[in-house]
Amino acid sequence: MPRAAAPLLALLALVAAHDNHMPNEERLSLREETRDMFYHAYHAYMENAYPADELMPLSCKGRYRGVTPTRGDMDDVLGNFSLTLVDSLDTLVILGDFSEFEDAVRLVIKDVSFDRDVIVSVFETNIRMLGGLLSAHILASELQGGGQFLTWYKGELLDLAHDLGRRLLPAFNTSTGIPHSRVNLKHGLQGLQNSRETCTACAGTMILEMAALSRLTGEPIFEQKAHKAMDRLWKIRHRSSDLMGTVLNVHSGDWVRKDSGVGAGIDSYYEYCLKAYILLGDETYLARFYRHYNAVMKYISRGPMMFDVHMHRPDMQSRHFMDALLAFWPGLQVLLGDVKPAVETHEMLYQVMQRHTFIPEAFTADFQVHWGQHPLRPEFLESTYFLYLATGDHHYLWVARAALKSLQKYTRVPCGYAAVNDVRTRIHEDRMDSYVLAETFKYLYMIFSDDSDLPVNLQDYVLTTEAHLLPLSLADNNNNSSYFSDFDDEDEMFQYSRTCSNSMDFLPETARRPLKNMMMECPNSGPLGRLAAKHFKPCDPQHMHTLADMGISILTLADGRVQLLQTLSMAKSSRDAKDGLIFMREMAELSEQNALVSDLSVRLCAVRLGSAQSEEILVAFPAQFGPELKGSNRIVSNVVHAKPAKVCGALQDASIYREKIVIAERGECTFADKVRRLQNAHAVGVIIVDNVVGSTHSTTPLFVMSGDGVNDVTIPAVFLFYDDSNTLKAKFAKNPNIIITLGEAKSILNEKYGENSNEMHVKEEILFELEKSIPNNHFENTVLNSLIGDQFDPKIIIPDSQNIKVNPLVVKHSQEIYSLLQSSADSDNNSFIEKLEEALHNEIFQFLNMVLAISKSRDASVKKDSSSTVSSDVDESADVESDDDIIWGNVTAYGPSTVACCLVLECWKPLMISMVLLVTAN
Ligand code: DMJ
Repeated sequence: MPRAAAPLLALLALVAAHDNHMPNEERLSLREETRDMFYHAYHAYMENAYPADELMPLSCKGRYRGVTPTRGDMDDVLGNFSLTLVDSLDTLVILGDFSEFEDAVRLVIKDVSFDRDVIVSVFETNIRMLGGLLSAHILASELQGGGQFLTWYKGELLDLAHDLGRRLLPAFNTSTGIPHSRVNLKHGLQGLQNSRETCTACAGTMILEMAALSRLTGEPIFEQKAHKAMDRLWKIRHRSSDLMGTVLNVHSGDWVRKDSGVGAGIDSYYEYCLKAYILLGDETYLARFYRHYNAVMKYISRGPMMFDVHMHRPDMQSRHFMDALLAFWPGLQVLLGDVKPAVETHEMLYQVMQRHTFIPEAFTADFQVHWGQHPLRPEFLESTYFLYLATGDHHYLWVARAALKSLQKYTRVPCGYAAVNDVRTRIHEDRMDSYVLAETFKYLYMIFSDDSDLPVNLQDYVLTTEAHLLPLSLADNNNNSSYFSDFDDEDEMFQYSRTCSNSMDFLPETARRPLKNMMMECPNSGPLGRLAAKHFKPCDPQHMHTLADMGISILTLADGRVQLLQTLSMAKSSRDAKDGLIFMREMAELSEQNALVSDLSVRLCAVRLGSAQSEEILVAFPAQFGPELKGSNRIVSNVVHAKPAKVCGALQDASIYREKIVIAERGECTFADKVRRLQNAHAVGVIIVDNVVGSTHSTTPLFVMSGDGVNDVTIPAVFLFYDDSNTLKAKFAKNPNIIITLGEAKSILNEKYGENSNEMHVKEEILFELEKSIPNNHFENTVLNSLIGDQFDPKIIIPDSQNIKVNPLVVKHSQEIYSLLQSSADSDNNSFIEKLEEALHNEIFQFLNMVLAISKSRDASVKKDSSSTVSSDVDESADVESDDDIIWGNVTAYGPSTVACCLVLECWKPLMISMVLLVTAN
């Protein structure tokens, strides 16, 4: 019964003694600022985009499906049904703007129709459109009761919801009952019969809206279909781990992707297991949720962090980054009453936010950006809201304030709010998703509001995954109470239930305090777990302590090599000694791996234009997917430009790509998607050109195009930076029959220069880079100067870092490079080249190459360095693989200032590669 859920929702306003009090006036002014933010976005949409689905805030116009250039699968959220208005309706009620709500409802009734030949995402249409209509219908009916607003309303929104619900039903026509991911609103599954895969969240986030629709219309079919899908999902969980994968086959029920987390691909399935219990009162859902919850806390939760594991081998982590969507999890934990871990994970996320201003789409355990996009998502604010509600701790008001101010400062544009393309550059994207109005601003407003400020009593409602309001009273209308008939092991489930009573008896601050400054304390050390070799930073005093505890000492030898020595008897405890042994073994493995990747040029690609006589060679970068261009494996053909250039939708004139190398543009959909489309059009190779004007390989660290985990690409693809592609474009414009070769850089260069070509090429590139740096440029004047002796000041490169220590060896090498540059500046060109060649053959070159080879550019300095972009190994794919897979480029891929930055921050790491490992037991 939903009443049983009331204690979960009542959420105990824990009044704690806080020294972080936010004055009432400030809270109220933030509430009003949020209201203004909502209206700024809402009016921008209504005045410039409506009746389109979304506003494009930079172009200040509407995004229409089939009219605006497609972004690929992302556009499945659009159905030409005024998505943003429908999604915003109940936020107007929360803001107390009943008259605007009334006008908006009129507009929806007048303009919205679903009789359209358009393929939409079943999940998105359900949570945004169906949820939006149902919530608005319920609130409209409530308001009508007051006799002042919507007196004319006769349930038209429910009629629309019913019509939409019926159009979604064909999606459930699968042998498993698990819905297809897409459906045509007019023609059902016509043309979609071959579609097979869907994500767990997509299939498992239907039950709230579908049950509400059934209970409001009296037609049980919707709820039945959604229950059946949930039953089937439960049955295909891994029977021993109780975990779910992320992608499955709707016909067979087999898992396609078996990695298991709480973020992208799964998130709202877990959410709906718990909320189905809260809304519908059926304890089966609670029991299922507990089983999943225990599994998640056992296998996926790592202290405050959450990492995906393999569902069938849950002790094996499947990726080392977290995604922004998991930020909803602490909010769900609060609903369950498990507040302490919620405080901890939220604190971790807050630190990620503080570090990058926004939570990037994906970030690593050491809080580095893995995928920099930030599309103004609500999840972190959602959790902040629930934590504030549960604890009353004003800390959460301050967190929300910080988030609000960042949104204002970095995302507000004259025509709405624009998503951030990369939190490191804060460049905008022409995108304002409907959930910004449905969720982001709603949660912000609710955080800064007292219960008495809100026109509805939120404790009477469940908030759906899109923050739409469904009333708990729906449980009273249940026509389907005996639905669960084929459940096999319900009794057994209850024994796993946790007792979650930790919300009443602790202060959030006590859970947050040990996590303060996680990065300084290194999340992988101390109480949060063993220090892993790959996270070891010699410049971190905490890490040096941990090493000492494990009985490991570091000796620097006269020749600069570093020796690690473990003496077991010196370890603090037998546990530390054991951890130390593992650390030493990992360090040895790391060295081996680094040695393996040292021949990096193997992975660099080249694009050769024209014939061997009049050729030009461009440096290109590889893909993590598709066949590798290695040795004599080359693609030689004519070239053609793709239309549309980004290849995110159907290709125009599909016959022109046969047997051709196709030039496509980066952006709007994943690299792999583009290549697949061209592969289907019988292209033989793809060159993807960067979409950042001015980018070149010489000023940007190595780039590797990530895949999406599906190994079905059979043609090779290479990446060219924008400016590097100009030569190609110009030559092609001049001679449309030009022959292009895609191949391995080393092999193509060998052909040009002979056997030692790699070295030649490296030398040429370095000379070119260094020459460009002399004299009077940023590199010489700022970065290099900052490396020298007394003048060294890391703040020049990393303004907010106080803690960078420089290894004397780095300074020594930098000084050598610097003197070389200085002496060459006033000598003639020949002697300059001579000297550099000398240097390239000596230790400096070895050193540089070593630094660059193992440098993963995770350091903040590269981010701050305006002349180079941080290593950008991901594109629009939500599911990039571990950057451990990325092979790093040699010196040709780096600009000089990057070199300098690597020298500073990677200080000791390069030395580790040449270390001698000694393990002594006594
Ligand atoms: C929203 O549409 C919903 O919150 C959904 O569950 C996840 N994605 C977006 C917001 O990030």
